[in-house]
Amino acid sequence: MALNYISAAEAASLIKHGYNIGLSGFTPAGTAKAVTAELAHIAEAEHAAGRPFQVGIFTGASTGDSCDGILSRAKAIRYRAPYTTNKDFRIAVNNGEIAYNDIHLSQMAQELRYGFMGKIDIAIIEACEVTDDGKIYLTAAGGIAPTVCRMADKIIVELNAAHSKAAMGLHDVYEPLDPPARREIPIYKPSDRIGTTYIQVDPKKIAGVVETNWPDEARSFAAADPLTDKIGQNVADFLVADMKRGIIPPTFLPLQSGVGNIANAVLSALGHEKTIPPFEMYTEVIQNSVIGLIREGRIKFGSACSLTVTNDCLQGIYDDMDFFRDKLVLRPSEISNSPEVVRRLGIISINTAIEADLYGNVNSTHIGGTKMMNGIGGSGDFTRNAYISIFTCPSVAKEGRISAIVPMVSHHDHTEHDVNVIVTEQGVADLRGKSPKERAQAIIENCAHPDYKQLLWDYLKLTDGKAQTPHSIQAALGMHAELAQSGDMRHTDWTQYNK
Ligand code: 0RQ
Repeated sequence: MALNYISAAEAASLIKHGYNIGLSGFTPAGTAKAVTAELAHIAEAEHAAGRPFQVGIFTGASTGDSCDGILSRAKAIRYRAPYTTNKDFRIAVNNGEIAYNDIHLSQMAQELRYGFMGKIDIAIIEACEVTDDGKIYLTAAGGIAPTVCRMADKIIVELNAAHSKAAMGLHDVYEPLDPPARREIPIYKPSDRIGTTYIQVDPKKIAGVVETNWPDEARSFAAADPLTDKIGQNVADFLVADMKRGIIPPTFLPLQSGVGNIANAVLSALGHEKTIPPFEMYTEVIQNSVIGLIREGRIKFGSACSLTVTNDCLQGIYDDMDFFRDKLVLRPSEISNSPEVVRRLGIISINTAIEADLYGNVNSTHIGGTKMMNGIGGSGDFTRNAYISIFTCPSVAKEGRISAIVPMVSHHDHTEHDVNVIVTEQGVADLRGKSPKERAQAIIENCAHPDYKQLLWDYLKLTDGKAQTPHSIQAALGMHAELAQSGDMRHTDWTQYNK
């Protein structure tokens, strides 16, 4: 059956007010771009004519400006799940304009299959190749594409020439059965392949193929600085010490690492730490630093959901596919982030916190307890199931006016039961095997900024010190209250709580 080639505007016109659209892509590699950009024009025209026009968006993780940005500005999003990093989306969410369901990335595809979020009307899938018999070859990310292709009534394919056809073969497409028929996911090492290199769909469901040439919209991160370098080195030193004392096997264990500058600095430090043997990644995003370390032979294999790399780095991978073919695999997010596989492989997880409290609870998502930053992403998938779970962050934010170490987190993403290690530029708090009171000592001593150490010790004096988890319920968010009032947590005065 011959495929129907249409324009992005024609494809967008198939999407009606109230539809749920399912998108390929992940953080923001491999996301559909051209059709969502056209959809914003339709929404604007409908709104100008006094008619409502909004859609629900289901995707793997963050998309680029051509989706979340442009659609947020056009007020065309009613509902969205999961993680995103877009500034305009964030503003709209924190203004109460969008219903945002921030769920663990590994759960997105299965919650769609379980019917928790309603039907998928149209899937928009970026591909580097599509065949007449319905084989869709994805580009730089797995995301939830296999599930949305199967569940959607119709599929639009964005055939994007900015991605080389060399991407064919990168993917390992696998969708588990649902309970009670679910079996184990048979991945026993990061490089195991268990599926197909393409998504097979009924070609009759492909409503149209839109040819584009639109590069991925990955953010580029600031260069490393002394602070992120110090955090990276602290993580590397900690892992080397754990290996020397036999907690980590001499062959090392696969790593998961989050997105951003700190993640790049951690990987760079680990890459240069020659006492650590060449290692593997079982992670959700592969950043530029990982590609560099694969080229240097320091990373043996990378399993991920996406290549969240700069466009020149991505082109370099496509150009060198003979080298990379047996060193990289891209998986759907429910496999790259599978709690079952993470637990089996013994992953060392490294993610970034917004703030952590004295007992090891971590807030990854909310500023001041109420305003959404990005979302939990995959950090919970890995943290809860890791062999060793690590959180990193600078000890202070906003020129020292905010301490990342607080008495009680203002929002809760990762609990004290899941967080093993906290690392700042000040040092490392190893929370493993410690009671809450022992953890508080370790965190203040090793991780808090000197400007805040005494304040945190003094907070503990407000408590009776005897309880399992000592807190002053009145003062627990006192540093946050001070920030809201004076703009500087350093001005916190505990005496007001002593009355
Ligand atoms: O503010 O943007 O105004 O400069 O938060 O902080 O230090 O630039 O760090 O970009 O790595 O983001 C946790 C948000 C960190 C991210 C988070 C302010 C700070 C700055 C950003 P500005 P930085 P990053 C893999 C795993 C959750 C998902 C996850 C994230 C801005 O890493 O979204 O881990 N993680 N996924 O000044 C007020 C504080 C603050 C603060 C920092 N305590 N109070 N503002 N900031 N701490 C990825 C996926 O899952 C796909």
